[in-house]
Amino acid sequence: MNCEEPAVPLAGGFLGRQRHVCAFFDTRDDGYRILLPFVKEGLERGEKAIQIVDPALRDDHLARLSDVGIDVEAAQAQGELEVLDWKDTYLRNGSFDRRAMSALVEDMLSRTRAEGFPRARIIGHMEWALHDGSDLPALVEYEARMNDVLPRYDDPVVCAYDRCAFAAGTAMDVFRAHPVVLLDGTLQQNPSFLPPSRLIPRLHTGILAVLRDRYLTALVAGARPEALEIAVEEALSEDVPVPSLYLEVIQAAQYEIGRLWQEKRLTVAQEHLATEISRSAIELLRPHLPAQQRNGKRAVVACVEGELHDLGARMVADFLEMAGFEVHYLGADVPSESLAQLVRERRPDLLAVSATERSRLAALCRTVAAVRAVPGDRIPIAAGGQVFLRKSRPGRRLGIDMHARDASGLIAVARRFFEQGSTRP
Ligand code: B12
Repeated sequence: MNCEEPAVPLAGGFLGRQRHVCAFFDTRDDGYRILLPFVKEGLERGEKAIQIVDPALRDDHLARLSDVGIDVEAAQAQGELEVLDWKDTYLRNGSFDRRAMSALVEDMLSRTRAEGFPRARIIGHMEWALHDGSDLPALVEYEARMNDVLPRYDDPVVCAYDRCAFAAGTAMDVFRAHPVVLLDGTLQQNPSFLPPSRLIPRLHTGILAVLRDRYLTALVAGARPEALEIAVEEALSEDVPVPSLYLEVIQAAQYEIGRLWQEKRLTVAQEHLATEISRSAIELLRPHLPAQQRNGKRAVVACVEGELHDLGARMVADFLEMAGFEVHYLGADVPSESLAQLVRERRPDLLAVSATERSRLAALCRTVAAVRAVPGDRIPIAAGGQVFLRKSRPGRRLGIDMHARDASGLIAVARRFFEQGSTRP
C-alpha cells in the first residue's frame, strides 16, 4: 500500500491501512445514503468504482447513482464505473466458489491498475448468500481469507450486508472477518476482528463436527463411496486441515463405531466394514498431510504382540512422518523378540508401540524389556493407545520414555523430548 495516499473518507470517518469493510445496514435506503457519497467522491478523485449488485435491482441501482449526479452512461463508457451482478461474480457457474471469487477480486484490482486508475472502490451487496442452498461457511471463510489478499492492495472493499436478513451466527462470523466495520452509520476499527489464522480454525471446528456426523452415518450404513467423498474429497475441498480429519473425524467416528458395537447396535461385520472404510480414508488422506522438513531421525511404529487394533498406530506413524521422521511402520501384532531384533538392526531414534486392550499390557512390558536388552545406546520408547486412557503418566512403572493420548500429542511430546536431549524416563 502506498502510505503517501490521503485517507479515504467513508461515513464521516476515514479508512486507514485496513480497507476491508463490513457494512451492516438496516434498510437499502440506509445503505445508499452512506455509500453513494463514497462512490461519488472516488469517481471525482479519478478512481474506479466497481459495484456488485442483485441482478433484480440493477436498474434501481443505476437510477440511484444518477440521482446523486453521476453520469452513469459516460462513466461506464470510460470504464470508470463497472456495475456487475451476482451471476457474473459470486454466483458465477451457478454457485459460490470462494477461490474463484477471490481470484476474480484480485483480477479486478490488477485490471484497475492496468487501465491506469490509482485504485478501485469495490462494493459488494451480499444478499446472494441468503438464497437457498448457499454455503454460508464458505462465505465466512471467503471473507476471512480476503484479509490475506487485500492488504497487498490499497483499494477499499466494502461488503454490504442487510443486518436484518442474516442469521445472528452468520452475521457474527462475518463481522469477525472484517478489520473495519460500519455499524449504525459509524465507521470503526473492529475490536472483534480475528485474523484468518485465528478465525478459520474456529470455523473448521463447526465443519469438523458436521463432517464427523455425516462420515459416521455413512460408516454405519457401510456406504464406502459416500464416506470417502465426505472425509476426503469434500473435506479437502473445504481446506480442512488433514491432521484434524484424522483425529476429529476418522478417530472420533471409529470410537463411536466401538460404542455402537458395544451396545449391540452394530454387528462385528458392520464394524469391520466401517474400519476398512476408515483405513481407505487414511490411505487417501496421507499424501495430503502437511510435510515438515526431514529431522534426520528414524522411528519404528508397531502394535504389541496380539494387538489387532492398528489404525491408531497407523495414524501415529503418519503424524511422525509429517513431523519429519523417517518411519518404519510394522502394523498389528508384532512379537516382542522380533521387534527387538529389528530395533537392534535399524537403531531407530524412537520406538513407538501401541496397545489398546488391557490384556495387552503384559505384551507391552515384554516388548519394553526386550528392547531395553538391546546392546548399545538406550532407545527412546513411546507407548500409547487406549490401554492408557485412564492413566495420565504411565511412564515410570512401564519403563517407557514418552506417552501421549493421541498422535498429535506424541508429536509435541517427542519434540520436547528430543529438544531437551533427554534419555531418562
Ligand atoms: C475396529 C475395532 C476392532 C477391530 C480392529 C481392526 C483393526 N485393524 O484395527 C477388531 C474386530 C479386530 C477388534 C477386535 C477386538 N476388539 Co475392538 N475395537 C475396534 C474399534 C471399534 C475401533 C478401533 C479404532 O480404529 N480406533 C481408532 C484409532 C485411530 O484410535 P486409537 O486406537 O485410540 O489410536 C489413537 C490413540 O489411542 C493414540 N495411540 C494409539 N497407539 C499409540 C501409540 C503411541 C506411541 C502413542 C503415543 C499414541 C497412540 O493415538 C491414536 C491416534 O490418535 C474400537 C473402538 C474404539 N474406541 O477405538 C474397539 C475396541 C478398541 N475394541 C474392543 C475390544 C474389547 C475388542 C476385542 C477384545 C473384542 C473381542 N472380544 O474379540 C478384540 C481384541 C482384538 C485384539 N486382540 O486386539 C474395546 C476395547 C476395550 C478396552 N480398552 O479394553 C473397544 C474400545 C470397543 C468397546 N467400546 O468396547 N476391534
